[in-house]
Amino acid sequence: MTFYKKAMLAVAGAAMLASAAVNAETIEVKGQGVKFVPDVIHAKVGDVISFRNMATHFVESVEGMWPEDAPKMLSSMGADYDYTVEKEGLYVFKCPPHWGARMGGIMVVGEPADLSATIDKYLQVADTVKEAKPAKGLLNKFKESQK
Ligand SMILES: [Cu+2]
Repeated sequence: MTFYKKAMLAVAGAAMLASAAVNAETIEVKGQGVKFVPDVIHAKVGDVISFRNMATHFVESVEGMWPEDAPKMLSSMGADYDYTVEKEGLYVFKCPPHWGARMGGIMVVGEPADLSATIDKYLQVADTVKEAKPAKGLLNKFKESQK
């Protein structure tokens, strides 16, 4: 690749990042009782998910229900937390102290081409991994909403 082409690609890349930042939204998710509200989030790359009202709660990625290479979520107990979305895909997060009460949420970023296959893959994980089991209700509810 010539230097000129490389330079043009760099300029185009910077412009894309800038436009993504301009359109980026902040989506607030609140801890309410033992639920996240909303518990299904539609976001796009560049958006910031703001967890608020997190007294007695924190948030963590569910193992096996996270897009490859996407940064994991992990906040501190009782603290506000902002997560910047970097990758398209389907995400499931939990509040570890209330995961037994199914306090968790689903995030869809962009329009993943393989969404229904990914839902089924995550349901498989929920059936086989004990720690992931509470995600089953959320995933089934989300699957129904896709029809
Ligand atoms: Cu909680």
